[in-house]
Amino acid sequence: MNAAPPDHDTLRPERMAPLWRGRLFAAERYHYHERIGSTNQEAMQLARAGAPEGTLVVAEGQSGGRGRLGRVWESPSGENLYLSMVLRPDLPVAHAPRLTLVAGLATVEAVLAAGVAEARLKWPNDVLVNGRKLAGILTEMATEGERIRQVTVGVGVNVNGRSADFSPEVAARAVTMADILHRTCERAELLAALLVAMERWYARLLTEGFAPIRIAWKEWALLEGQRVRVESATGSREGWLEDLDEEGFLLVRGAEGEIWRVLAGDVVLV
Ligand code: BT5
Repeated sequence: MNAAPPDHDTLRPERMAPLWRGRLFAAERYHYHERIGSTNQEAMQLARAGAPEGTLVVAEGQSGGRGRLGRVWESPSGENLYLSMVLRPDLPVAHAPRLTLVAGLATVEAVLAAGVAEARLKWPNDVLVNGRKLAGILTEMATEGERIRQVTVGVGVNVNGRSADFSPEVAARAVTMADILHRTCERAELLAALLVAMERWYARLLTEGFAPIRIAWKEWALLEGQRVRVESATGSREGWLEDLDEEGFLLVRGAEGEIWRVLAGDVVLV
């Protein structure tokens, strides 16, 4: 852990350049850091200062990696992916959570293609393998009236470390690609695959709306029949996952057969 990455496994721009030519996440908007507080924080700052859509912040390690609701994202150096994308979609504020689903879809596709066949999406922002967390997404937004001004979508993926090296609390729920594949993975190739998928799904969201995203997301999601506890600001409630609705919210079936809609919160598998 925390060793400098070997030369061949780096996310430096010169390593990325031959792997992929992004239109949205283009080379000139690629911001690389050996170590940073939080890529999301940096991307937000760049966006506030006027950085264009497609600005991408990538770091080898983070000293202040963030989860949702002020939680910590453990971010050891040189073995994982930490990236944040600046997006400026012309969408109403209420559609912003869909960007989390788009990023989850891109992430799960990249991880599946790299050989982690059991990777699944859990609403709203997790990629899990057998109930353990492989990747998480953090979407932060600035608004202008009813419209989105900028969104920062951050993705963290556990790649080449071992989950046992995390703190005990995280080690108990996390998993890495190396835990599953028993080999290391080229992070640059994984990042390129993730960005290609993100660019494609984001373009579809803007041109075709949420319907195709919903279909693809559901294909890889933990849904029907999965028992869960939903924890939100208003309390905690148990039920069975039912569906992802047409707006990207979660439908859960309660013990009496009633269906309720979850707009925000944590979904815990039970
Ligand atoms: C998330 O939050 O899952 C969002 C994670 C986003 C991280 C990326 S890294 C690049 C960008 N820059 C940032 O600063 N953040 C983003 P949430 O659903 O709240 O889950 C957080 C919880 O996951 C923590 O409370 C821990 O229990 C657990 N956790 C922390 N680090 C982990 C890790 N590396 N792998 C798996 N689980 C982890």
